[in-house]
Amino acid sequence: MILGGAAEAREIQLGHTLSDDSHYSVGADAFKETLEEVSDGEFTVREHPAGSLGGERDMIEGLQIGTVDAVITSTGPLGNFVPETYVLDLPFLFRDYEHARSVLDSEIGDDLLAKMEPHNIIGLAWSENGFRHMTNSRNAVQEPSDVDGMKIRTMENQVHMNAFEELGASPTPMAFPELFTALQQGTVDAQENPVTVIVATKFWEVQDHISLTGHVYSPAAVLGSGVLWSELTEQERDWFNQAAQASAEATREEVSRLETEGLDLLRENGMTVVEDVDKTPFQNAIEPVYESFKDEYGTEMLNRIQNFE
Ligand code: EAX
Repeated sequence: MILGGAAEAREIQLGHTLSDDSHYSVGADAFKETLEEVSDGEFTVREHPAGSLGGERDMIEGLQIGTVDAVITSTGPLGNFVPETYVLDLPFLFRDYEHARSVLDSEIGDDLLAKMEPHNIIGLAWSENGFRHMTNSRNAVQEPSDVDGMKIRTMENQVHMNAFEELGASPTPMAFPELFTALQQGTVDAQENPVTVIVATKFWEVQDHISLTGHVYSPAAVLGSGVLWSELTEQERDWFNQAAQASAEATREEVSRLETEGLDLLRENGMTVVEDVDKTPFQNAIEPVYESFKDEYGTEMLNRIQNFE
């Protein structure tokens, strides 16, 4: 108990995998500013960018045991903890940014965030990574046959791995902090990420081609530790929700900016950009992924998302 004087500020440890000039850092800054302001300094935030607390799977584990307080993460490894979120990882599920953002901001998004709490992970807000595109150092990709046998790093996500297998590629799951070196050393030829991540990580140093496959929308989530949560009052929880909301909004704005400006940066740095990719053959090739998803997880959430107006 603190007698007299101001309580000591509690320092919140916030991690993510991307560089300190990425869209996640923009979101981390907004989280920090908002939480420090609304709590009137009761909480301070220390940002740990660039995977300094480990990969996304490591950090989510950290949330569960309370060694990490908050994380901005893709849904890559999240399904391993909260299987209900796998639905979001289905390729070609979201039609465009508007569809994705409005679904995640609706009851559907809230329902998915609520599924995390029993796993000691607090879903605070849906933020954004962006539509993922393929890059590689082998050949320009126009159609599925161009990825035949390609060694591609995927996130540690069964739905994504299945999809790349259906396309005839050879997927290797790997945590993000290992990816740059793996591309550099030729352990893998290819990777897939949104323009945001490609720019923030300067993948042009190790990849020659990008094809705008837009094969899957990659949400990000602002997550809190269940251990931390159990120690907070209702009011304090509300401050964290406000901070996460501000973070998601700031990140989405930055994603939108980079969607238009990022491609020029990639070209300026020597990447060839294949813009006119016909998505239909890719979509047809991955159809079996939907069938096995439905067998395992049912169709309810999938239908809600697909039918969302
Ligand atoms: O969340 O692992 C990935 O490719 C993610 O897109 C990245 O860590 C940002």
